[in-house]
Amino acid sequence: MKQLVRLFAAVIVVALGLMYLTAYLNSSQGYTSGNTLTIYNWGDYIDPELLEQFEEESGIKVIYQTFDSNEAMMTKIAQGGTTFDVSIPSEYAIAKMKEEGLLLPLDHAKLPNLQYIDPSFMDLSFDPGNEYSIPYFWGTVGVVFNPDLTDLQFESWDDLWDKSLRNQILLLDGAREVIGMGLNSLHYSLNDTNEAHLQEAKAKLGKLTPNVKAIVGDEIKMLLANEEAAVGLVWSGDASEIMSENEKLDYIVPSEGSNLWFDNMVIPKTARNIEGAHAFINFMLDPEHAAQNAEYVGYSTPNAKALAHLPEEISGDERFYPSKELTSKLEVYDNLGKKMLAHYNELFLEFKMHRK
Ligand code: N2P
Repeated sequence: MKQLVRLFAAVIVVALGLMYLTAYLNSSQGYTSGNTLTIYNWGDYIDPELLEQFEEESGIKVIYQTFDSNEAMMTKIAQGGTTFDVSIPSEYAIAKMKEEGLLLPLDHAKLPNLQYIDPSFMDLSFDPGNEYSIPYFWGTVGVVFNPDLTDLQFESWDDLWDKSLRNQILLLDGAREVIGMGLNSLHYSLNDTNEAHLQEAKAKLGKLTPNVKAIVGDEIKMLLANEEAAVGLVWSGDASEIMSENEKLDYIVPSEGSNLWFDNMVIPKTARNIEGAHAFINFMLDPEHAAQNAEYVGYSTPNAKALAHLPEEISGDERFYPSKELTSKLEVYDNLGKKMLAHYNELFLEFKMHRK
């Protein structure tokens, strides 16, 4: 019994010590624990200067972590044990997170800069009334190619299967994007859930294997700009970034159709600093900040007033600010539900393993 009491006392002493140490460390950095904001964003998806500016203006210390897929981000938030205050999922992930109770409702009264968002990016079907999410960037999925290394024009997805492209294609590491491209190339919807169609897409992707040099993350931009491969399946904003590094390259959305996506800021239910999260979202909605971010990252801003701050060569480029006529032909990913999303992931994993 005595031993137990001693053990208990020891545990208390260690716990108090740790609490004291944490408080000391936080205060020695000039921050109290209530004065931090943990942001969980895609890699290469913000101008770091804006984070510094936000810290200076708000007095809030930013803790910043990145993810490379909606799936990885959702798993981490759903698992718990994290304290993310702001994240930036894509639309189908937002619909799924809402369904699973992983998001907190937003207080629009704390987001006066929301007035600058182009109304066509508001009130979309994945989040009516923008109750849980605020537009950040948007874009398409397409093909970036180097006319010095290939004569193909990529008006059709089928060009990717051309024999001349052996070991010349880099694919972004995304289940929805790669399976969606397989489905689109067969003229099926990228939200198709018909098992026969999915197996057909998988078989067709299997035939693409000899042309695939690698499936990669954010390094895809550096590899394509350095001409390590002729072609890449990329998000439009990455294409714009690649093309600003290497002007020879071009970007096209193949005619069978492709994906139109929207990444929005959300407050996950793991949030500790809800006030600070609203302050950060509002900061990113400021037209000058949104323009600076769009110019730095290369992605397209949904902020109408920010567009006016961007050079005409960016805001007038139809490849990255496509017309309504083109976007109306594209498809937005649906939330396919837990089971079907897991199935897409499985098919993608099998495709990746088959390559090795
Ligand atoms: C940026 C990733 C952009 C994600 N590295 C597009 N949804």
